Amino acid sequence: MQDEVLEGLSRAQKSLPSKYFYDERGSQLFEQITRLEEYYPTRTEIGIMRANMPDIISMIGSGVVLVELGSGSSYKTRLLLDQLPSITAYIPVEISQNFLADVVEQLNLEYPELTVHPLCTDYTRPFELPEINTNFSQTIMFYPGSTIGNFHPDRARRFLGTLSKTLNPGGSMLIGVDLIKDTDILEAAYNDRQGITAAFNKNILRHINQELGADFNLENYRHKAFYNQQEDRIEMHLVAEEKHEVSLAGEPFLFEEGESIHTENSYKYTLKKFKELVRPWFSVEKVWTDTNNYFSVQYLVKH
Ligand code: AVI
Repeated sequence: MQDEVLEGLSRAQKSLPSKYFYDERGSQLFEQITRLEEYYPTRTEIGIMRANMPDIISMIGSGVVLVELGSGSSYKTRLLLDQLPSITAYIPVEISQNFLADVVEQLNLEYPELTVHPLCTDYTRPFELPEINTNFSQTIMFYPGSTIGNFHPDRARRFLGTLSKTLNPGGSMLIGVDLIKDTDILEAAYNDRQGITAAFNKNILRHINQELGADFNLENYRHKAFYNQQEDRIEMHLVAEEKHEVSLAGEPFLFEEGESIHTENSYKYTLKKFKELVRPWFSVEKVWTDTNNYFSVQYLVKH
């Protein structure tokens, strides 16, 4: 973490890896974001899944191993677990050991028949799935929430390539992808009136203070989020309100008034662009969207 943070803060455009939003407080704030009126992705994705469940289920089929990248605690996971006729095993892949242990405990209570094989790892790096000794028809990866949008498209393509190596041909992926839409709607989703997204953004500094002993004063920064039309992405920044210095690992970092730290990108896609992105590894077999075309849930099959 220290190396990555030092490296990011040493760039001409200071930046921080967005994965460091998610300590316990950050995960709670994100959970609150998903329930905000302005933040359309979560409820839209859930709506798409609910409206198309029979179709989704028939694409997935029965007797599969379901691998979920990230949390595994969400309402969306339960939608699938409740509706799929039979699952040979469920594998939640999650980096936080504590979080994963809670998820498994909860799932064991709620779904006593379900075979759960938790995997504690950073799924953005190459990993191997646990061996399943029972026969199963296929492996399906579930990657909801448009988290793929937090990667630069080149990185997203490489990441999907790495993931596809853990699948057999015919293995598949059910993935949520946020779509390009009116700038006002996009910008409102990342500038909510209650300031929860601002608190979530600033939390990265609190997390770095806590983990690395830095001395960021959160009051010195203002949340900024805007849609960059050239890059098809929402950018989140923390803007220094005045000139000041921050010390981290014995190194001073100077901030000019108005200078920003780039904390997150959230890429938005057209269906065509996403199809091109995955083309080296996956065919897009089916796309479900909402009536506004705000969000898509896509079924990809490895060729
Ligand atoms: C997790 N990820 C898909 C969210 C997004 O919309 O890019 C993170 C987020 N950042 C600000 N609000 C939500």
